[in-house]
Amino acid sequence: MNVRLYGGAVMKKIVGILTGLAMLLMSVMLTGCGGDSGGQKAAGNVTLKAGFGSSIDNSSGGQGLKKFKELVEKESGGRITVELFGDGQLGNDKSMMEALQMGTLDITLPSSSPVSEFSKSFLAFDLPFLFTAPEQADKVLDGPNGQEILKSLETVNIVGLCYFENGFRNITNSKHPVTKVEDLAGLKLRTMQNPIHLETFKTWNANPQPMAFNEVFTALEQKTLDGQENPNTIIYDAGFYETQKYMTISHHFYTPYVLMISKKTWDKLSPEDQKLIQKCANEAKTYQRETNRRLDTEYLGKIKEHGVTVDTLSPEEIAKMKEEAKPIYDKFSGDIGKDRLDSIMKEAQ
Ligand code: TK8
Repeated sequence: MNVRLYGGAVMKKIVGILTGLAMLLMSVMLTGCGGDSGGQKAAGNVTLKAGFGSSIDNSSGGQGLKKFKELVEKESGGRITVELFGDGQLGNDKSMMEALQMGTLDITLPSSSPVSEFSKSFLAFDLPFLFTAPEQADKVLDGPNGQEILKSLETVNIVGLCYFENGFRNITNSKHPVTKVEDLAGLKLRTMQNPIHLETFKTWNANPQPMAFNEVFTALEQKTLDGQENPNTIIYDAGFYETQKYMTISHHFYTPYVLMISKKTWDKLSPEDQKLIQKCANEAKTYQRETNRRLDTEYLGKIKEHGVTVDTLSPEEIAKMKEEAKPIYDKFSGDIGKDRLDSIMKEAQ
């Protein structure tokens, strides 16, 4: 799907509604036969349905899912099929997780920030300026802290497979250049639905508006929002550059994606298939992170080509913003767990 089409809010809605209706019909039919839309027992063929909020073809998350599909289908000799639905056709990050809990969707790949509504320990990754390089994130996410946090999803009927990368977030807006924290004052910025993100932008005197991702393009277009914040790859893929004149490379948050599967689906798979899926997830992870890091630079170039003015925060300004946001670390250390937070901060050095 091309970027223009993705940007076309009406077209997107129509596609979404049609897909939704088709899915509903399918699940009614399956329930009618006493079936389930999840994976079936090991002997037969298994079809896994995966939903994602951004595009399958252009976003790094989508490309990671494609790689995962390719690996699973190859390794299983075609016995396991993965069907991909991008562009929020099946819902947003939160509603797709709820579908996983109910077993009406098998796989999804949300940003970790809305995942914190399901398990608070994920809040650890939302802290402002926690990571400065992607390798630090890899170390924490793939290490014991990241893996224990991933495991916490089992208490909400979801199995976490691994972390992909959404990446370092930057700020865009339609009003004026943002080169220092004072420039954020009063800006109506969309944030993810996450208490740390909300508090952080309040601390910087912006006017944060938590909102689901699939509502953002229209809100920017209709100017009910001044701006938003996302990694370069999403800003380009979602066509936000069409409505935004200014962009600031701020890297204020780092966002992992969480590749997850419904526990209902997981429990129906044989141990061999579970192993196969975990292995393919790990392989796709390496590919997806590499792809994201390449596209981060490539898509920034494309955003500039579209005429967006891009500024970069100075190290002094970053130090100032970090200092202002320090109380956030204390405020949320209870939810994250003090020992966990200390351990992550040590590991991230
Ligand atoms: C896509 C989201 C999106 C995220 C956001 O489903 O909501 O801003 O960055 O990429 O996960």
